[in-house]
Amino acid sequence: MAYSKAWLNYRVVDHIRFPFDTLYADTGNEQIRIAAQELQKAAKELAKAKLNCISDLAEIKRALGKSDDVGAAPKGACRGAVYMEINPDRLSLADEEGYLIRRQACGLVICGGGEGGLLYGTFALIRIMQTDPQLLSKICSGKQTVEKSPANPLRMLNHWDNTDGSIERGYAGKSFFFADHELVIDERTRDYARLLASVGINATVINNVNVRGAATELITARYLPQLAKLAKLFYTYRIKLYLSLNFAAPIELGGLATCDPLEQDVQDFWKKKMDEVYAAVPELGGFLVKADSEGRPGPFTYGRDHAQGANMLAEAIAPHGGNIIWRCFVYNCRQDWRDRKTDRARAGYDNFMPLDGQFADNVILQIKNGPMDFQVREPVSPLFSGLKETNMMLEVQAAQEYTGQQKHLCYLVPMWKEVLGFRTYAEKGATDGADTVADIVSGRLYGQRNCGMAAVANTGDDENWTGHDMAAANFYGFGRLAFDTELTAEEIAKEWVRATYGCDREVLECMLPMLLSSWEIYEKYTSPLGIGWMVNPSHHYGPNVDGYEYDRWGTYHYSDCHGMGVDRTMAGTGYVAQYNEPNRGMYENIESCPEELLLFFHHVPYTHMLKTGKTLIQHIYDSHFEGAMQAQNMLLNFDSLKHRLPPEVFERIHTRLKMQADHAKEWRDRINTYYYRMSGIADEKGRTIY
Ligand code: GCV
Repeated sequence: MAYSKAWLNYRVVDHIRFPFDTLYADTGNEQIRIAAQELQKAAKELAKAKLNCISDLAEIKRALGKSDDVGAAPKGACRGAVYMEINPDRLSLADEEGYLIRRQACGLVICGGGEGGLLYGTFALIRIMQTDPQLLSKICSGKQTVEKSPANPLRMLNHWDNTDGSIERGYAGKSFFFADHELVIDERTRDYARLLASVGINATVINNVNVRGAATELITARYLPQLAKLAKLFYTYRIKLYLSLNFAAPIELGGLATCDPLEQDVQDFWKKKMDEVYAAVPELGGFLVKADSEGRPGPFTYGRDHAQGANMLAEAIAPHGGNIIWRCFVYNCRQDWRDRKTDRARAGYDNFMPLDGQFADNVILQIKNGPMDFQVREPVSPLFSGLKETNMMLEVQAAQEYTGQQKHLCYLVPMWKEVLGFRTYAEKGATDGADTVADIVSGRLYGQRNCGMAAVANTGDDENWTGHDMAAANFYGFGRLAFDTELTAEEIAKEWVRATYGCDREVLECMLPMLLSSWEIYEKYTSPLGIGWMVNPSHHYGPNVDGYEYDRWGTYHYSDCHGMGVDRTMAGTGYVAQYNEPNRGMYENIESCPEELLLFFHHVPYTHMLKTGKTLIQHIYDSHFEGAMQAQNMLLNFDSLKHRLPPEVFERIHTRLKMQADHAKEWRDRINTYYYRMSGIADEKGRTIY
């Protein structure tokens, strides 16, 4: 299927100055060759500049010299040259993945701390060419240098692709990794790897965490040769291939009667299996495991805990240098809705906190950003505040399962920024302000090296990769943010618009506010104030206030004729106790609880006065009317781009915005009507409620 190059779809930037005609790069090294090819392609397509590549190591060494030669032109140096170099000594921070771009007397130098750094430095220069001609000329003239190292060691995508080609929570077509239970490796696979490398993603899990049926066999001889090919291809772009694993494989593949992690037979099975897999796929990064969660097998069946389960796999994989990424999405999904004391939000902390310090060094706990499940607004998972002796990874969802399923525009980087910026008040080692989630998952606070960020991917085989063209901003944004958590949501959005659609001011002026307001708009017309859910069961699209109210999943709003919300204070489920002070007190007290999370933490009467001076019920009405109107306005504003975008792109986005505007009205009317009927309190502005 034909597909776009997304943000690597280079178009000529008119005012670009790229005064180079020669590229010195040691193309005998495969990764340097790839970086060189990328730069040549971008220079040609963006700046119409032909870069002749000379693979002359002696000349590179001579020109660059051993010392810093900024301002001192060596005799005979070519001023129109770009040099690619790997030299950690030139970087202020020794980091294989770090890079430095600067003008030296001999020409423009891209220096990587290692091969990864060189690749990222090359893509950074390309991005600057695409999006920031002024910065480019400053770099070229020696007025500015750029030096970066990634904030997070692991920057990973999790695909929930099934081997039959379907994608769990996929909103952009079918899988491009699998078809008919076979792996697919083609030109698109390479372009996927280029997209990842260009934003700094260095690991990817290609199959669904719900490993069922044929997928269990991915670690058998039938698949290993293709996996080896894929892992090699990915690794040329410095991406480590990971797989999701079935904890019950000893039973399903090994014919054992058990998968008890303390059984010798089970341990032997895994050791043998890891040896076999790594002999065939030496570049494999490791495995991602969903255990004892939503029906998946796990150590609980045998009375074992999650440290015992994870460590058993970790020991088997350790000789090969692999990691076990173990998800903390463990909760009771067979709850009785009548039981108001059991609180799903507590489960992650209750299950994993007692195990702090017990996990092996090559185990990383992967923790969803919130304690529930990727709702439009949740507090930050308290596990980040609690665990101190455990490797942690933050899991976010680029796939918009509960945020409009890539039919609605919802740019999620602002949400992820809030999560990263959340102060945990973790006691150990923190100097003031250095205990945010970003400090923890980057390893800065506790000195871990096995940690980082993961996103559930939002891609598929649709021609634009992400269904909604503008959902690609989440794909792009995740990579950029995971690499550089200091970037703002606005900077990332600007980059994405320019890289994707060129430096057209009108496009930027229209799309930037759309992206930046979209999360808030979506929240307003769906389920504001932290209440979440209210979607249709199973597929999770569309309003259904009671969709999950009398179900077993632990996801309730408890609305009655007096009020709504979940009491998670000490008098309620006690969930607030999982936070450190002062967060605990802030959430406990209805006056200090941030209003956007009011109904997550408190059961509140409809007549409760908010800080805005509105009652809760009036806020619900206003929020839904306002959100739906803003969705309609986005559609109207977007019309101004009719002649500025390729017609098919305009049409695709327009169709989705129209769908969103219509659907927002449905949300508005269903929610407002439900609460009018429930509370009996009329809208003070007298608008139509049914
Ligand atoms: C892959 C939610 C989704 C499931 C998903 C699960 C998870 O419950 O609805 O489809 O399963 O999260 O994160 O494992």
